[in-house]
Amino acid sequence: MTAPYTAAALEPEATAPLIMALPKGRILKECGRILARAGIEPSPDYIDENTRHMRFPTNHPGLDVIRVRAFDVATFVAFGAAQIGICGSDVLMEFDYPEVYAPLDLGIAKCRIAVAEPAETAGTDDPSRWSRVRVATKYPNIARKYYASQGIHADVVNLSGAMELAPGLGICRLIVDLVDTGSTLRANNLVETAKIADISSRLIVNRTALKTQPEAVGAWIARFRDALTQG
Ligand code: PRT
Ligand code: MG
Repeated sequence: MTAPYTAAALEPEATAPLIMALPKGRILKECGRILARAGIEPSPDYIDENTRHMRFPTNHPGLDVIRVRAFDVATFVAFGAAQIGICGSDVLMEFDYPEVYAPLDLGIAKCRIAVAEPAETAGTDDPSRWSRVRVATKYPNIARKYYASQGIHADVVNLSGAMELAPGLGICRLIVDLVDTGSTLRANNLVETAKIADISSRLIVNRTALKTQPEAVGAWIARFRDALTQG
């Protein structure tokens, strides 16, 4: 393996460790293999869902990891609290932080963001004739942008979970949410009527950190790039 970085760049002397923000939940489980291939071993309690700790040292003195909600990873990186992170592209699309650069698609936690509505109303009228629509979602910006591109005003009902219940209970016509197998939609008598985008997790970095600490941040990007080519 030819590595375009030096071991020294990963272990900067006499500077604070870099912080990598990692999401709890399903991405945490899926990113274990990539972290291992990148040579990152967080302290054992990192995978303990019951620990109260949020910041963990790793086998690299120059790198600590923090464990945060999937929806918050991009925010920690955008504000420079963490220099690197792993984050769903759904979250990147929603926040669209100019300070966040996403150099690598890690190809994990794949799904799609889609529109779904009750089977009874799906296909009963033509969305191109709508002027507004009420949508329940935890992605208000993605939903508004998607409908605005079709000349439709989206009235968004903000929910952070269980949006599949919302149309049946009469608070919206449809939902915008992540779909993987489609079984959650089916279980709630909803059908997918449009795909907005394919989603996967990305390596992200803070642009300022990449400029001010190019060796250290660049070395981690290179490590992850190598990790992806290891089959
Ligand atoms: O726990 P917290 O409230 O912080 O957030 P969370 O539960 O949304 O986080 P978590 O751990 O689920 O991780 C969310 C991230 O995982 C997203 O930002 C995506 O990048 C990624 N991801 C990939 C998914 C899915 N696939 C997925 N299927 N996140 C959520 N889902 C949910 C979806 O919202 C729906 O409820 O799974 C259900 C649909 O799955 P199917 O298989 O039934 O279609
Ligand atoms: Mg969760």
